[in-house]
Amino acid sequence: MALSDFERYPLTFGPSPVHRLDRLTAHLGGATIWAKREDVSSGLAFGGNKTRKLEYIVPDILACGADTLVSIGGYQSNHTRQVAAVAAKLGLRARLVQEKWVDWPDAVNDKVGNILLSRLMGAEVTLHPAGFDIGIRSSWQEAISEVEDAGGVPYAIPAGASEHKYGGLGFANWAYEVQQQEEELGVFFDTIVVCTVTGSTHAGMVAGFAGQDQPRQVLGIDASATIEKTREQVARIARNTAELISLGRDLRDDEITVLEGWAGDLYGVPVESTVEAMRTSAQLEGMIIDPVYEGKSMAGLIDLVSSGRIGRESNVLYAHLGGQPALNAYSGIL
Ligand code: 1AC
Repeated sequence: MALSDFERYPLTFGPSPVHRLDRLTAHLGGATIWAKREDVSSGLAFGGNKTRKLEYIVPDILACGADTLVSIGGYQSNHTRQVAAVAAKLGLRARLVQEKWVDWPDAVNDKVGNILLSRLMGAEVTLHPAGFDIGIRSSWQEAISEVEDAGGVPYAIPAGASEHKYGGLGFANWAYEVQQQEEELGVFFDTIVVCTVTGSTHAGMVAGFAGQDQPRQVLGIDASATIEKTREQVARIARNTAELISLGRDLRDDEITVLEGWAGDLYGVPVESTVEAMRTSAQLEGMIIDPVYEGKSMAGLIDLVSSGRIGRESNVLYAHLGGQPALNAYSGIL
């Protein structure tokens, strides 16, 4: 099947906007920087990258006759907030397992931001003491069984929708959307910078761009601080997605790049470069980014451009994946 053969249930306003970051570009004195904004592309609970993935999953949810979406993330998961929004939109229930992925001292970390929004949208939220791990979680499998035991029909969506069979499709399509926008704007983005943790956003992009004629680099910036697991997961999902959309060839290892150096020691804990990148983005562009994901990928971009590892002639597209609601749970960083 080609990508266009997969059904897509619209949850976004259309292509996410692309715009130049002129003051950031001047500040870094190197490549030209642009952003593509998943944070402002949907009316569902502040949107974000998972909304685009869920567009390809909703047809399967409806076909299964499910009545409850069951998903998992950290206390401040953006993904579970977007699942709660989609459940509300479809008139379904949401059962969310929120693990203690981050040991962060803000007293309201489990009460404000993403988790507050999920509760507001009517999701049944359960806090769980388990720590961070991007793999399949027993707490989530137990929640699925509990829904079944109670007579419900669960639909299982893993963390970040990444291990879902269709988890990579949303961002494979993003790659084609970029190609279309390049034609309209008269620019070619030779470098894409994207945050990567559970992997399917980055992996989908790799699979989508691999089907295009002009080569470009897709730089995943690790924010998991469990780099080997993330590398393995990105590569596996990229290859599965490429096969799903009939790419017709194996992905090469050099098409799958996950860079480390900006995650710090722990997932979800911002380091100095994260906070600096958040301030730079906010103060030069009024573009708000979060301390868990986008602050780390922006720190990577800033380093790579200002050190010349991304060349002066490059046009860089920064994928803004959303995630700002978590800011409320991190008041202590400023
Ligand atoms: C980790 C999947 C992830 C989230 O928001 O829960 N990005």
